[in-house]
Amino acid sequence: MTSKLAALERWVNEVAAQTRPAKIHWCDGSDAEYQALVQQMLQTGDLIELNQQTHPGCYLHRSNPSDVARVEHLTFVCTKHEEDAGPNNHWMAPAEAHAKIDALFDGCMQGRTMYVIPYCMGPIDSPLSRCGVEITDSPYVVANMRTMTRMGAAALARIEREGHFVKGLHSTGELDPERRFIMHFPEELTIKSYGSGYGGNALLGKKCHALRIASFQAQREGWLAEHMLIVGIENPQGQTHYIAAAFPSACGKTNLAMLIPPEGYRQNGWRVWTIGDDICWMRPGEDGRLYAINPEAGFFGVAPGTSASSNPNALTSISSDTIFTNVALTADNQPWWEGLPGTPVVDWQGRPYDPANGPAAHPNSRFTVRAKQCPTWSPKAEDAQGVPISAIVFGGRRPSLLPLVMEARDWAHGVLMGAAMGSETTAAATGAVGVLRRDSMAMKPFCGYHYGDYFAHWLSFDKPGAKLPKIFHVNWFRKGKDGKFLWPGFGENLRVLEWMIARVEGKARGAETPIGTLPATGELKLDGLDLPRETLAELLNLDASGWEMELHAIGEYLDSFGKRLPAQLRQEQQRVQQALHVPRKAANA
Ligand code: OXD
Ligand code: MN
Repeated sequence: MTSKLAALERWVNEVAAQTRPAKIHWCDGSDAEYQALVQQMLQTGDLIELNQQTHPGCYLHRSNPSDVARVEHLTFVCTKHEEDAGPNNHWMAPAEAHAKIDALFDGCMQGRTMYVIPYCMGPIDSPLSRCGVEITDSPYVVANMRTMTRMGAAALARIEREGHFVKGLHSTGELDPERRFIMHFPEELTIKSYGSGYGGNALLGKKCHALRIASFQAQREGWLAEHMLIVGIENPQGQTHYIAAAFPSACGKTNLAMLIPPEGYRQNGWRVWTIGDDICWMRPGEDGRLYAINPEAGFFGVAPGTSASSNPNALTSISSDTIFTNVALTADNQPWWEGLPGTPVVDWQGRPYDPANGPAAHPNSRFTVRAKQCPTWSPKAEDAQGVPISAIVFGGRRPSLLPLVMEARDWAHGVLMGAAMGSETTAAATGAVGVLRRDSMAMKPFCGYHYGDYFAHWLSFDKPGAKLPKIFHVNWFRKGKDGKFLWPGFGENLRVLEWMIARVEGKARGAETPIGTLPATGELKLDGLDLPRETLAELLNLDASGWEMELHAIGEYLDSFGKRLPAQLRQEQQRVQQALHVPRKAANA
């Protein structure tokens, strides 16, 4: 081991002394290594072979039923000062956190293999990418990390060149929820995760590194680490605009990132390019624009609801070489989940399917697949410089009030829109589903520092020379009085993106309102879509008294961040609140 890697070797030795594994395996990321791991997991029952005729290279993993989602109440940000973690995080003093979790790691790998996984988040040669090393005793984690990151020899070579990396230590432990913690030490660039094998808690390159630790680093270094998909929209003239969009977990980021244009658009030559479905790292380029990379190399997508109508590209992607977690099985051993045709015979826990036990597939069951398998995967996803972002989109599940789409009047207003984002909770985290909570920039579970400082960081990008993207807010989830969604969603969402692009290019006038610019009459192209005019009116309706209440609630929410809330953001909220008091006619004049 060369001297630049000495720090890594020292840490690996320290961890081995603490956890006392039977063996240490340094992962090289090769096919042979992956195949050997798969064979081993088939023997131990960690993986179950699926129908190899219909799904070659596909396997099922069944997790412990108490370990099926992220655990926000057991996830801690351990900064020296409590104030730095902010009210948006659970905090523990670093010394206490280390002591608590180190006690669990003590001897926990006895009889097991300890895997050392060097990985790179982002294209291996990109200046925007960052490396890490995860130590784990879970072969399932190794197999998934190989899919989700650039893992192995090339990453190790980059670590050797750079001499620094994020340290992540993970053990599945006993999978006992009483002995489970996901701890982050941003000031030490360290993660320690014990007692869970679930992706969001155990694949440390993903939420722990690429969001919680990276957001902390990004604030110090002048970039952004965000919970956003990145999609390229190519128009019939061959020009592509890249859009980054933040939605909370399980709100359709993967579907939007892979959308298939409606028939008429396809015929006219519109194309969609997928760059990423979950995480976006952005930084200003020399021309003042924001350039983005997807730090991941795979998709860890929610299976239920993924179907030929909602996301055919995802379905094609996962027809081979995919690890499924907690899905159900058909009689001929194919993976199955709610939304697919066919009938389940075995549920996600391996029991004969009985509707009385609930859904056949767990609502947060997942697929892990290499991004390259997606038919719309963009070659630009490997571009070391990243792609220039034309528009940033925020959105959540809001059954009422929020219009289908609105555009912020400027950057500060857009930051307010992102900060005010709310959404109904989903099965991606444990806890009640369907409860409305604020989830600023969809980062509530992932921002590794005080939200007040985070909002200030966002505002700081608006400086001389910056050519920032336009900011929009969308709501695909507005419901009518009958409780049904008003907007068809999925591929039809391209119509809304087209309007955004027209706004970016200065080709749509829009209608200014106190809450932002909405599409003017006729600007949203609806040809080929059977959407009654009244439904469109309802989707774009501005309920002034509802908005006054919303703005009041946003003000209270912002105040909860205390002294660290940037005054500019509160002023922006007051500006919109006051604009709402002006009679509509005057506001439109
Ligand atoms: C995810 C999540 O898995 O947000 O991407 O929970
Ligand atoms: Mn996510």
